[in-house]
Amino acid sequence: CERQDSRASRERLLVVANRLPVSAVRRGVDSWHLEISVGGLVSALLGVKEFETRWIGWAGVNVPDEIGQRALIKALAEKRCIPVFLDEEIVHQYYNGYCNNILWPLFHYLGLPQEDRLATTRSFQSQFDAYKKANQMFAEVVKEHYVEGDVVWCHDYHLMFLPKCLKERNRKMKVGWFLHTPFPSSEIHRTLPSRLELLRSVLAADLVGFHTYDYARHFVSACTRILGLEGTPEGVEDQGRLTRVAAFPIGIDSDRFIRALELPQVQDHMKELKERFAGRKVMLGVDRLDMIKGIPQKILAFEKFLEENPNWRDKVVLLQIAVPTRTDVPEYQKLTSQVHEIVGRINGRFGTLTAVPIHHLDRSLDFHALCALYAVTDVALVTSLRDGMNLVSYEFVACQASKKGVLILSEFAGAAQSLGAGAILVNPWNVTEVASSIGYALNMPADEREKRHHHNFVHVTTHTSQEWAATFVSELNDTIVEAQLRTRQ
Ligand code: ADQ
Repeated sequence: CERQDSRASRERLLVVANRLPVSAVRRGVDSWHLEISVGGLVSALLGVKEFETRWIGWAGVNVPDEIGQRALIKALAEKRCIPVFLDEEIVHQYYNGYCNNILWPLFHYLGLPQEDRLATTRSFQSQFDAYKKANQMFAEVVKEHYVEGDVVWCHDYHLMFLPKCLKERNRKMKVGWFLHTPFPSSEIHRTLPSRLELLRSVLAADLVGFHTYDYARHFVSACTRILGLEGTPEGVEDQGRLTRVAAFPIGIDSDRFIRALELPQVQDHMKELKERFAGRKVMLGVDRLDMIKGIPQKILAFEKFLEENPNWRDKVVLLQIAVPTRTDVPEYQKLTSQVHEIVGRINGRFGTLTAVPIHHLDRSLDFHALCALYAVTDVALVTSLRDGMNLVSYEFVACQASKKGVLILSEFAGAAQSLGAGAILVNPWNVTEVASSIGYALNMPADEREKRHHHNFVHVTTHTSQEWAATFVSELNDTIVEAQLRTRQ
């Protein structure tokens, strides 16, 4: 009854993603505490208000007992979330293994982890089997909660096998799939042993979306070159059936950031920060502590800048906020110690008894503290080695209406295609280039800063997450109507 009422008012959207927007922490046999998770997908979709949205995904925790499962289902229902229960072995093989050890680095052009290349090759098949099994488990939960007419929107590289599983269960289901990472050149995708199955399965969706035209083009090329299918301006055609492929650049809920700057607690934070760093320009990095974010390269570029510009040494500070992810993975632990080691060395080299050039925090900041930081920043450094889009760059721009700070942005982030005209674009691997861009940004005249900021601010406030979701869903509905018309002809 509740379902029918809600359908009458707003279209129902089932968002299926590996992780729910909350993480569950067990507090007792049947008691759970839920915390909002940090990440790009969550940030984008929380801003989407025009649909009756349900989330389906893993809560990030193993719940082997029925009492715990029932209690969690109840707690999550209040947040409109529906859990998929995955056991430890599946999580290890599917999530840590196939998703994060194989697809994530490959899609970001980092190849497979060097030291366990052989081990990865050996365990590949079992990890891919677990990946398929996990996707089937997601499909079962979707099937259970699906109501005719719902739009099912599958997200990201964790669920590439899901469109096929869903269509096998219900051919009429409206299925869209969106990738939040880059889709690499077809030559990279070609190296995946499961390349055919993954492409075929994604093609079972009605609409396939990417952040940029380049990623969409790479996907279509992979389908034509590897599967031998026909690419058309609309997408990929296989025996008369068209899968629509298009670019849907994501955005943020910019109003939420702009409004937050007026709040007294954010103003207080800003005042504190301004006092704390008075007389110094503030540079900011906010990233998940991941290989793709190029954090060591960024810090080395800052070191080079200080090395070459002694007059700036006590006049600038870099605040690097890095929320730890995948802390149980040795490669990520190594990255953390590497970053700590570089920061320690630079602070030892250029610090004084009263001030250090780099403040590095290994943690997540709450929303208000983050907004205050964005607002007092003079130069933001987003130097990902590859990034599907990168929402931090958008969030920074949204909070800069009065300061008009400068964005230094990697040309390998999807955001370079939307914010490129206002940002200073850099190759993050080129430490010399990034260092000289820092100097250019810090010395940029006010009128140039204003012009660049204006360009980006207009983009960020008009291409919002709401618009992104609405466009994707309406395109999905149109695609289905067109397909029905085609079959009738
Ligand atoms: P992410 O790799 O998570 O997302 P990004 O788009 O930058 O990258 O989003 C990160 C989000 O987490 C932002 O909303 C940011 O505010 C928040 N965040 C990061 N560090 C934080 C910290 N220390 N404290 C608090 N919040 C923090 C993936 C892809 C991206 C793509 C998004 C959305 O890798 O390329 O843009 O999905 O599609």
